[in-house]
Amino acid sequence: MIISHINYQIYDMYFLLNIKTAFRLVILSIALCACNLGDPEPPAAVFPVPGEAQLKWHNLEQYAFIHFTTNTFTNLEWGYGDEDPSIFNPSSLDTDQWASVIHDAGLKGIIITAKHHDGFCLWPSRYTEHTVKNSPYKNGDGDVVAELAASCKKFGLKFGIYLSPWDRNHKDYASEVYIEYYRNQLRELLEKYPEVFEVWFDGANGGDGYYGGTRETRRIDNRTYYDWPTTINLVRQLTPDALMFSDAGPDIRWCGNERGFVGETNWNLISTDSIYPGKPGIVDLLNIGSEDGTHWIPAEVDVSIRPGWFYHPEEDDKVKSPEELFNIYLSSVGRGSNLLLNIPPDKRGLIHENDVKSLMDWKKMIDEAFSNNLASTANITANTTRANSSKFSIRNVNDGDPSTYWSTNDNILTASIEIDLGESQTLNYLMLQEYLPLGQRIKSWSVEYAKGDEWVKIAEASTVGYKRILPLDGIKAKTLRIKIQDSKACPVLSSIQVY
Ligand code: FUL
Repeated sequence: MIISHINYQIYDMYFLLNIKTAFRLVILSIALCACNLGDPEPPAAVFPVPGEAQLKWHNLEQYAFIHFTTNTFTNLEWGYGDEDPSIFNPSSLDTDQWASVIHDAGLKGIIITAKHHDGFCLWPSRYTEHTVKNSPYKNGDGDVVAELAASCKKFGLKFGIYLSPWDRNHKDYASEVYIEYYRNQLRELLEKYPEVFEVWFDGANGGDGYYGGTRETRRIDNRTYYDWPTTINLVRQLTPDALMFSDAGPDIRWCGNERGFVGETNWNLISTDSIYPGKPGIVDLLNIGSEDGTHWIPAEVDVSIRPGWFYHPEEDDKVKSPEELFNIYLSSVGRGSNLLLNIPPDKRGLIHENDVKSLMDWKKMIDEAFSNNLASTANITANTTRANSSKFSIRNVNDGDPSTYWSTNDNILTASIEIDLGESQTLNYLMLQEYLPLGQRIKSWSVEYAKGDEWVKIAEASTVGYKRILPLDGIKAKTLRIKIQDSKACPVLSSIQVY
């Protein structure tokens, strides 16, 4: 009995020790597995990549431009600079109406011409008398910039400022003194509106103007006169989160035309030494960017809902139709660019009824076209997945989460993705999105659909970027195949949608 009791104690001790050791071994191997297999490395970023503020800007997709100044009352596009402030007299200006219409149209912000080329200031600037202060509007107590900033807040819209560098009113334009004036006005505005999301620098300069009564032509060297680096530093200091637009960046570039489209190939990249504001002959480059550009400077498509940038009564029946606006949406947002849609208020200071109607019908078209994402319930498979890991699974492209993505191993630059919709459907659009924090990568891809035993190609495309929408022309298909044919590095897709 005694012997066997001792034996049992020794046996128990060994048993306990073994369980502990086994338990430790299991924990250790789980940890090792997690390091080696469960948590594979994400793809390395392909530089340049967007900054935080640029990523937020991409998400906005579309916002409005407001062109409003003395031109609205003189029926001009470019005021000469000699307009008497007394002509600025909107009878029922209502920035809440602008903001409410723009909000209801699905646009996410408003950029206002605080000062256009004619030099008239929509706010009572302390640096000039050529402002609303000397107009009949609210007996000189009005401030259209402040009123709009408040309306934007009220309607949850972003607020941005256009301040024309060219000033046909100012007596010192073309000299150093004017640059000081321009920077003073920027400081005056940005100190008051530190929340601005975008500051718009216009590159236009037509030469002649009133210039304090001299009525002459003044030419400047666009490359050196404005000393942009100093002005850009000033804006960065005052509003570190605001992005600056010009022909040449530094944060957002012009798309090279005012007709509403960016290139079908649209790189968010461009080399800064290849561009400067006003540089001739770069519109094609601005339209498509450069695959090997040194900086992330995405394109913005600025276009007006009417033929002119300012309101002209004779254009009331020339407002772009909802269909035209929809096509512009496809050739701007649908090509990975942001759309800046100009909607000029009329002499009353209201967005005209015809523009409102077009905008609302356009919004309805967008909502209808992109309301039912058939990919959200589809069975999507890929022929290759990074490290065979669920972390980079193709399921991430239809989980509705923009922070998850599918990718491939580093050396794999091509892939094939099948989308099985379960049953045959009429298909109008395919939408792809790259995961931009890791850089823009895809260079070439195509779409096919299954017809019997055959794959039939229906579209061929190059870049994807923030968003690429390809029309599918109403084909009927149950299965689609996306073929990524070339990529700068392993492709990284965050979303695939089918409508
Ligand atoms: C151009 C200007 O000359 C037009 O008047 C308008 O403001 C457009 C957005 O930019 O350069």
